[in-house]
Amino acid sequence: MSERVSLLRHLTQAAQDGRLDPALALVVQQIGAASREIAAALARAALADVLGAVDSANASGETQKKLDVLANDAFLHALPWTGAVAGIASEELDGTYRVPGARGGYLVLVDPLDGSSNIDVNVSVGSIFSILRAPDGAVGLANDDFLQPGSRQVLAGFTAYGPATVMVLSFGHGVQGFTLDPASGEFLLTQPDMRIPERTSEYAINASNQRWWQPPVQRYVAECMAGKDGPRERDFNMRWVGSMVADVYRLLTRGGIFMYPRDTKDPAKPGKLRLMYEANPIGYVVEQAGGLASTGYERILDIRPEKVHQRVAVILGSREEVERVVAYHREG
Ligand code: P6P
Repeated sequence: MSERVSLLRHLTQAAQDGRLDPALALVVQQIGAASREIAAALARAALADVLGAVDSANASGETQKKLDVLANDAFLHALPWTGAVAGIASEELDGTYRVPGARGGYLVLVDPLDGSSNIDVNVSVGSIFSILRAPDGAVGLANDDFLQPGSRQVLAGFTAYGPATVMVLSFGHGVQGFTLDPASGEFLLTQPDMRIPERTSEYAINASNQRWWQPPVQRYVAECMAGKDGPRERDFNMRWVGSMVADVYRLLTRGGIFMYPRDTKDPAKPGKLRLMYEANPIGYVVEQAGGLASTGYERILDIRPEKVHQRVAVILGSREEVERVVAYHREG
């Protein structure tokens, strides 16, 4: 077998070809370093007494797991000394973190450990990352500098900690998947051009929320469940991991639609998932792989953010199915 392309070689070649700022190559390498540290901690969680919760809450009042804190620390240690990062926003931080004395040109937004409720039951989790440009001369960096629409992302991706640790990455030239080689510690290119099949017969949604869904989602899911005897004239399958990164990696690999729609369970909430460090980076990757990412009413990447931790409805994946759900929202 010919030598596999390492993450470093892929990034360096992109930088040499003018497709990537060399400074971002170093940032991605450091995201890889943080991912390696988190993967190692997850693998030894029960042995190293890092399961369970700490007696603190994150910005949204959610109980933090020990590994949430460890993962957040891993990113806060890995990124500042790249010389390219002016500030960091994280699901685990109330405000935003300004890198001391930084003149870096980029802002990094992370969900350090998404799906952490799955850790104690040994189910896949992930880290999600989004990179925006910092305003020129970002000395007096303000929270509002992070509030840019997802269409302004210059790079986004996630690391899925599953049976294998895989980093999925895009910087505007398609989507690439890299698998961590535990022996060498290198991320090696294993999926060079990930494309989401436009057609799918697999949907992902937390069906226990069915009684709170809005009519367009009620209609779409009911039609999928009706199968070949219903209007879709084919049977569907359902998956729900409870970890967005795992569900999204699956649909990137074999197609699918993932939905965490707005519901009436808590009418004040526009959705459960976070715009800036979940929906935007995942939406960017999904679009780069030929899929769509919508709230049902608008393209996720067009949303003009108002708060770093704001929530949003998420409907994304295979083009044909997302288009159908959006059409149902338009019909009301
Ligand atoms: P529920 C994990 O907490 C998360 O943010 C996503 O990764 C996941 O898809 C979703 O929430 C699961 O939510 O309500 O099914 O537990």
